[in-house]
Amino acid sequence: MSDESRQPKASRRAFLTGSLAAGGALAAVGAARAAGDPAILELPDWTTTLGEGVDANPYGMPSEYEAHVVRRNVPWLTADPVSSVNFTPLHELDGIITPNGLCFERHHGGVAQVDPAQWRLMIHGLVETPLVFTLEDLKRFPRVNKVYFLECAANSGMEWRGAQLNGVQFTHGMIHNVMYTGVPLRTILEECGLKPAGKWMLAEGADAAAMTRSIPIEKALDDCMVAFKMNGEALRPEQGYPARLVVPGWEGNMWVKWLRRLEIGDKPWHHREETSKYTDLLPDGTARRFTWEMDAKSVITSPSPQAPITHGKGRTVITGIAWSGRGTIRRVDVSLDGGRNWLPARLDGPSFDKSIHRFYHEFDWDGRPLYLQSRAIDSTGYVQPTKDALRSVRGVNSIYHNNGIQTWYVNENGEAENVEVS
Ligand SMILES: Nc1nc2c(c(=O)[nH]1)N[C@H]1C(S)=C(S)[C@@H](COP(=O)(O)O)O[C@H]1N2
Ligand SMILES: [Mo]
Repeated sequence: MSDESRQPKASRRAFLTGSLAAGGALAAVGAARAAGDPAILELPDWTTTLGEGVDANPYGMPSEYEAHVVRRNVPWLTADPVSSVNFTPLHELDGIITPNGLCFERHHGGVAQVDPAQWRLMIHGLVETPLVFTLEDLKRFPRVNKVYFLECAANSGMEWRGAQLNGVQFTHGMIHNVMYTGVPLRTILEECGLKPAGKWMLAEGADAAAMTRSIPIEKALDDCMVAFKMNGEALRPEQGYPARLVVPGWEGNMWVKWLRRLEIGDKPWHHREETSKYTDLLPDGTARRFTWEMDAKSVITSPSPQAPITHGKGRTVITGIAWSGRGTIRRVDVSLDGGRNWLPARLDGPSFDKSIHRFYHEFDWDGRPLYLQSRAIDSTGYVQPTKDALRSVRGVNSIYHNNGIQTWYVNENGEAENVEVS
């Protein structure tokens, strides 16, 4: 950048002309619509009549033309919607923040509708002073604001044995990334005074599932939060209103919603969600347990099966997301040929610890079929594995922690399909 700006004016202009000529596809796209375009010449209703006044929607809603941008579920996946999941429409989003109304939902006993006046957070067990907090009490502690991804450990779980669901919303949509406002868990635990024997914490939800998980005390004191706001407004009921546990970088199941109780103990509780569920059955019959951290992962969100290329060949934008439970994303590579050749993608937007990162790759598509892949490298140097590499270590019995490289096949018409390249 500085090299270019230091050039004399004349050669700088030559450079710009040269680069415009090289971007011929873009110039042609713009010129084709200039003459006799009815979208310009015929005045539409929105120009010839007054629109609705303020307050038409006291709580704003997206444009009616965006009505297809919604969470969706896969009805055959679960027997009943109260213990089910729906998926974030990743193919329609950009940047790094998930809008509140589009954050995927995962409930084991439906959405608890908690009255904030009746909400209590009880802390007991191996503490000097057991305490009960109201929401007002919670809001009197110093707050922090942090952007974190939440990924269900079962995200991409249907893809272990091969390509199955035809859309990034369904293969990777059990993730959201919002800014939380809340109180560091450390502050709350210090208020109660931890006893030295306190090595584990049990978090329990107030929903009909009363979901419980054991969390090591080091993590509880490190970066966990009790959050009451997401993206500036109150948590949505689906996300645990009025308060949820935030467990950065760790599997979504531990992020207990409608949080009501924290118990300090000297060992883990071995509850359902850490024994029969959220464990990974290996080929030799043993189960990986307490696989809390979410490994680095990435996926191209567009083009993808729900977001085909509709403009034909020429200038094309590939975009996607990458994240790691162990830190930030250092680099993302993109392949157009199923992993034979890799190009570094362009990361754009803020790079926060344990948050989604956005990447782009702009190129001139010649109209030939593509095998699109992305590969994340995180701040620890860990490289996202291929699905085959992952299966060689973990087998195919597991549902959880599939962070293998995703492939989209794009045909000459720009239509995309979920495939696997071995
Ligand atoms: N109380 C309670 N907390 C819960 C759950 C639940 O069913 N009940 N589901 C867990 C699971 S499995 C996941 S993946 C995340 C989903 O969070 P979300 O609904 O905000 O996406 O919440 C976790 N916390
Ligand atoms: Mo989950």
